[in-house]
Amino acid sequence: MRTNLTENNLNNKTLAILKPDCTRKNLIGKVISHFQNAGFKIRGMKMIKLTEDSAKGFYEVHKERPFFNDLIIYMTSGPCVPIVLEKENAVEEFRKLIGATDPAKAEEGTIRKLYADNIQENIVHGSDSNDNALKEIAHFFSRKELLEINGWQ
Ligand code: IDP
Ligand code: MG
Repeated sequence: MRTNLTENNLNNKTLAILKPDCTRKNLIGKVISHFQNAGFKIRGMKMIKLTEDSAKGFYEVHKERPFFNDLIIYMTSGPCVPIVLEKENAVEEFRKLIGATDPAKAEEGTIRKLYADNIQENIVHGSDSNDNALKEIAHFFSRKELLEINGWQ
């Protein structure tokens, strides 16, 4: 699914994904509570099982990495919950909330420190730049599925 996103959303949106370990461990509600308690507004949300093609497209930037094949197997192993979040400075604020990729290196109190098992099964995705946030949102959501986007309605 592809959406042409305009530049008027640049600084305040990010894409989260509750990954298959999160849904398997029945942590959907707990993890979303962290998002909401940190002041993020939910602007779009769905539960899906990624196809292999969709997972490969989403993580294309990592296709040469040694962990790529395992990453695709993991990301297609169960339901995921992509969520569009809005907050001032969303990308950076959300990366702080989730913590480092490897939970062993994540700060105390971050979502990955609290709930993740290892560097692969790390509960949640967060976009790493505004440009990537827009691309990643468009990977999962059409305009109609997004609520209260400035200038969209
Ligand atoms: P990020 O999710 O913190 O942005 P990335 O480096 O973009 O981390 O990696 C994407 C995902 O690939 C990670 O969240 C994790 O699930 C997996 N991953 C990253 N590095 C490794 C690794 O060294 N071994 C196994 N899996 C990894
Ligand atoms: Mg990343």
